[in-house]
Amino acid sequence: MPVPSPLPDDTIAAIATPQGRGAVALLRVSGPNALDVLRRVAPALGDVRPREQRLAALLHPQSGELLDRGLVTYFAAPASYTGDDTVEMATHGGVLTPQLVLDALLAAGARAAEPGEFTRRAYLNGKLDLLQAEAVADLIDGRSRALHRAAVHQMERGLSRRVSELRDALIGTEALIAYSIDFPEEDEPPVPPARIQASARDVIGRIQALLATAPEGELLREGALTVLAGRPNSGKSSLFNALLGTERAIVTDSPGTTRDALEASASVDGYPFRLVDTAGLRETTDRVEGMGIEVARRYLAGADLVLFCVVSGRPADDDERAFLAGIPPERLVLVRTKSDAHPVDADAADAAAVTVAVSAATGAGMEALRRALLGKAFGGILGGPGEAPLVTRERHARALRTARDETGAFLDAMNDGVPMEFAATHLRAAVAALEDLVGAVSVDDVLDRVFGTFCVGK
Ligand SMILES: Nc1nc2c(ncn2[C@@H]2O[C@H](COP(=O)(O)OP(=O)(O)OP(=O)(O)O)[C@@H](O)[C@H]2O)c(=O)[nH]1
Ligand SMILES: [Mg+2]
Repeated sequence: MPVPSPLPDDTIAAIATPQGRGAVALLRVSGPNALDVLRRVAPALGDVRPREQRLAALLHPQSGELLDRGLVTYFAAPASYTGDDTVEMATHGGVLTPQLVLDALLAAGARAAEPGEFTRRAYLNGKLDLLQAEAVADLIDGRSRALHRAAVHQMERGLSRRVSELRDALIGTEALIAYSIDFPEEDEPPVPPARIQASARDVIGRIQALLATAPEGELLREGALTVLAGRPNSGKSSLFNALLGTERAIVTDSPGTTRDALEASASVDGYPFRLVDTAGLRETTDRVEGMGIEVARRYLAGADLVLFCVVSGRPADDDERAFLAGIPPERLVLVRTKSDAHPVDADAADAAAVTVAVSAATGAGMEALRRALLGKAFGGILGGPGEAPLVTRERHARALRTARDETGAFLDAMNDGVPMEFAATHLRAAVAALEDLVGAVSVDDVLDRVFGTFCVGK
């Protein structure tokens, strides 16, 4: 049985804002002695009332040296971010002042906090569940609007609520089974097995709907790896620049200009993409170009999306067709480039793939290309999350798959005539997987993994 972590009883302190030049820095102290620590660095403060912001002289507790004047606020447990007594101090920013105040807090009896330790305490005190804690990390680290929206939704318990509904449904099914088992001698079971099966099937369907968002939800964090490929001179670098809106890659009229892969982040309607411009694909005896083509192939193997560039005005040649045939259509967008200079002809090779004609020179077709990229990479979750929560981490998907498979195993066991009380152990396992997901009972190594990636002070 996993054992919940004991509640820590020491007092931690950290600078919560980033190091560097800035008007204000925020320091946090949390734990049972937070108020004592505050009194030792701000001895002139007198009475301190919760949630009242006070200007205080901040001194080193041993030397008595005045370090700064700052605004301090005391949050009495349990009405604080962590659920423990907490003090927040806004001091002047910069590299030195906050560090000196932190040194004073440590000299006054606090311990330097580990990354994510404040949020970890909030979790241990039941202020947040694990999904909400992860959402806090996403709010801090997220670089795309779409991930930000998902994180806000998750912080508001969007996914947590859905998971707890599923858990309730499974527990409801367990209750129906317990009820049936209690009346073994009845001729007619009080709860028809069909009703129990229907309720388990309903849970599987709902888990499946959540899991369907996972591939795209997980892409929100890293961005969809989108590789531009095609023959030399097909306009890849020009398209790369046009999508980025800056002249990042070198463009010339001589084939073989791009040698190394060039990567840049781009946002399309707030959804994150990692664009990669590559060397043109062709047979070559040039060693450097050959290495560049090798790199291109490696990128292509790991790509979420491939933008294959073929100049307009001519059908795709045999090499291009062979290449196109090797890419799964759901990952492929065929781009007919330089549409301003050449008429775009119909082409049999285009039939299977989404095809967009563009001109990097005039911008024609770029909007359609952006829409195609969005649809291909994020089609399933576009516009979300409104009502529907998203599965944005592998950890979530893994737990949901376990819950789904265990519920399925329960149904199989029932079909095989396994007595219901034994079949029901699978439902227990499904409930446990969902409880792990929200962190109802989590072992320390799960917590270490979740909180270890946080910044100090959060
Ligand atoms: N008229 C027109 N010319 C274009 C367009 N896009 C690219 N070109 C020209 O086509 C040539 C090749 O463009 P690049 O973007 O360097 O092509 P590339 O595929 O990156 O070439 P390599 O790096 O050599 O593989 C340059 O002379 C560009 O100016 C376009 O939309 N319209
Ligand atoms: Mg190029």
